[in-house]
Amino acid sequence: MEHGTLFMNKFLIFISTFITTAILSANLSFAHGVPMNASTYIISPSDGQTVSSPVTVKFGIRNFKISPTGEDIYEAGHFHLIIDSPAALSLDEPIPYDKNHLHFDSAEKAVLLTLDPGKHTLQLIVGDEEHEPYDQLVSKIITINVK
Ligand SMILES: [Cu+2]
Repeated sequence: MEHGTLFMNKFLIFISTFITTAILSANLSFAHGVPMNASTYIISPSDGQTVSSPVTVKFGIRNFKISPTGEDIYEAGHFHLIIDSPAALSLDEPIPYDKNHLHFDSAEKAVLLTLDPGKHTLQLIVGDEEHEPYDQLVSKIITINVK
């Protein structure tokens, strides 16, 4: 009888250690539901490139799912293209809807953009169904020169 209790205690310690380890490693590999190895980037054009308008902008994503807005679930989102953002965007508020902030609600992964000649900045941000940015899924800002 005593032997059985001892075994049970050891078994419970083993199980709780296992669960604690699982929780800790989950926290290490995810930040707000986004895997640590997830990222977004502009595939093309490249930073500093001179292009003609209209220009196709291709959106890149690594280790994260892009879904239509209505189907956004935990660990999924949709792209936003920030064009010539007048100020650093707050990552704590929903992304605005205007000519500088385009939402790709149907899970599009590219856009044909018409831009005036001159320099323009582009940035990609993946947001959730509330259009709130995932902090980690913010691309580097690139500058292009439109002929
Ligand atoms: Cu959005």
